[in-house]
Amino acid sequence: NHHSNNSKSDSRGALIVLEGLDRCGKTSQTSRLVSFLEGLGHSVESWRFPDRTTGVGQMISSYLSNESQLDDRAIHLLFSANRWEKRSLMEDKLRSGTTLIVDRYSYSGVAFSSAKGLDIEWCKAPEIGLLAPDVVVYLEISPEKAAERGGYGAERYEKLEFQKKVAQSYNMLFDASWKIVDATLPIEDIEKRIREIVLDCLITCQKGKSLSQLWS
Ligand code: T5A
Ligand code: NA
Repeated sequence: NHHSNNSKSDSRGALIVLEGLDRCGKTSQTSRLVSFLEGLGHSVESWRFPDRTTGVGQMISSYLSNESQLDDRAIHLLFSANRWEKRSLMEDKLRSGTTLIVDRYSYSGVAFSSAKGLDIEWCKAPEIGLLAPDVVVYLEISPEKAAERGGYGAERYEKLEFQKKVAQSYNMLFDASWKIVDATLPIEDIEKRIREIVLDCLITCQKGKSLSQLWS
């Protein structure tokens, strides 16, 4: 970026994760946030998981669109592998000062798979050692309200009964570092709240907060 402030250019980027049920508004907010941070002169990229562009990502995509069937544990491990194949690039970007805004991460992995009945500790295990986010923004919406938004498509998990279980699974993952934002507010209000959360987070990273690993 073009800033001459040394403390800023020397500091690492922040790892910011957006989570929530299907249709909670993550993708809309991710792009708004990226534009906002770019406007402030930050180096920032928008990422998403699953990353459907890789070989593993294509297997996941075909599973989600019901073109293929996979054992629950097999697909869980593919979602995790999809994050592992991006881990070193993620670390390089962060260390070189780029902030990453990530639409879904390990918490989706655990919430969706444990909603199928898999043991939560088993679900967390393959995520251990991935980079821990600096902040997790959870866009909270009831499964009923989410289902009203533009209607669910044909993807595998876009069903009301399943989303109710996913919401319960997410509740078990919340900790003090999560920021819960009401996803039923107008888009602009949510955007404003997320900006505040993220600017606070960037300050702690600039002050030298080090990168850590899941599961912490
Ligand atoms: N999954 C994912 C796993 O099982 N394991 C894993 O490890 C991972 C990473 C991926 C699926 O895979 C599962 C989770 C998912 O089921 P995806 O491609 O990430 O799917 O799709 P979703 O995240 O479900 O994307 P959606 O497009 O459904 O939801 P978003 O991104 O949350 O919502 P967005 O921004 O596209 O908005 C949805 C609609 O709501 C409107 C928007 O205009 C849009 O029409 N909207 C609002 N309306 C009113 N008020 C607001 N504040 C609004 N904000 C947005
Ligand atoms: Na999305």
